[in-house]
Amino acid sequence: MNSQPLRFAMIGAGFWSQFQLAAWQELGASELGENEPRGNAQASAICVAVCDRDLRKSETLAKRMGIKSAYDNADEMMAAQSLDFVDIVTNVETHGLLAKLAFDHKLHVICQKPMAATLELAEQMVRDADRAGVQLLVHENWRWQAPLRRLKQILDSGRLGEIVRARIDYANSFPVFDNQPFLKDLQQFILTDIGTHILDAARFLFGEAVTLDCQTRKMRSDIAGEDVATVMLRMEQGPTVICNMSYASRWQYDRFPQTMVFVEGTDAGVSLDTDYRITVFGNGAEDAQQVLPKNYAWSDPAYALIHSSIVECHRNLLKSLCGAGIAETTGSDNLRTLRLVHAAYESASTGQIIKLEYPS
Ligand code: 89V
Repeated sequence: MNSQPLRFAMIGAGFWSQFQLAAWQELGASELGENEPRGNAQASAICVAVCDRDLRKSETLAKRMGIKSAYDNADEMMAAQSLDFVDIVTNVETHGLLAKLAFDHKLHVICQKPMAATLELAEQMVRDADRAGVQLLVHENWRWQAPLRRLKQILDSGRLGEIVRARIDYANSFPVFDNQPFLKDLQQFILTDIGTHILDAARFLFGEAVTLDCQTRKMRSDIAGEDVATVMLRMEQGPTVICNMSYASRWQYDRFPQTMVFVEGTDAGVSLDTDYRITVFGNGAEDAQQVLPKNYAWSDPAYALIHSSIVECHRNLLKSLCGAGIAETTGSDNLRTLRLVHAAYESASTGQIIKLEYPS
């Protein structure tokens, strides 16, 4: 394993970059000199440059986060800096071009979700990374939320018997457009924004799907895309999984950004309910625990659950970049999640149940 901190540049200085950077610093690199070997310590990475097409934004972020260099031209930055990888935190339309540029500079790429606006482009990105001999990893953080990791341990323990069916709910009325106004203009909204996370979590918890049925709705009149989606998956291992997603739900308790999960097995059931309460029900007995996310000083309280998952996601991706294992969310793995997202749009527009096939 590489014992030096890896050197990277962040591309994009918008809403998420500050948290993405703070999470990298959480892994310890900020405490190290750039060339100081880490011995057997955990892998770390140091951000040496920030780039945004608006130079004022990259300079402001670099200054605030103590990063040496700021650019408004990614090609120039990649040529000038000695980098191991880039962390792309820009809007989806730019992912393909920026990734290609990085591959041409023989750099590994971490890319935000969704990897690309179309499945074809995402597939092309995976092929281009292979051809360049570098890694393409997707920063898919949802599955790294502490309560979901615990739930997965319970599912894997076999306590539930055979899993029969499950429901995954992400339904709230959080004003998501306040911090991310571009989401209002997306023709395809909730399935690309939250659907990528929730369908990835469904794969993480229950495996691959063989069929998918989806219905969507637009509840708000001031946005371009759909803000409600219901997806029904039949999984390879047998269970039926329903994913309810909405940014237009009015519940007694609004719990952005919590994901609730309810699973029924032949021997027991388990729920991940409000405020991270996990309860296993079986033979009249209950076993309850609360799995709180870690709270970092830099977290925005409204997003603390997501922010702590960013640190864990970084940790997993970094191991892979250091040659110490394969990341969970490689580009090629994430193609499977994107296939579900695009199948969901196809199902919603045609009214058909989509059969999913995976190239081997
Ligand atoms: O992580 C995300 O995709 C964000 C949010 C959770 C706010 O939807 O866009």
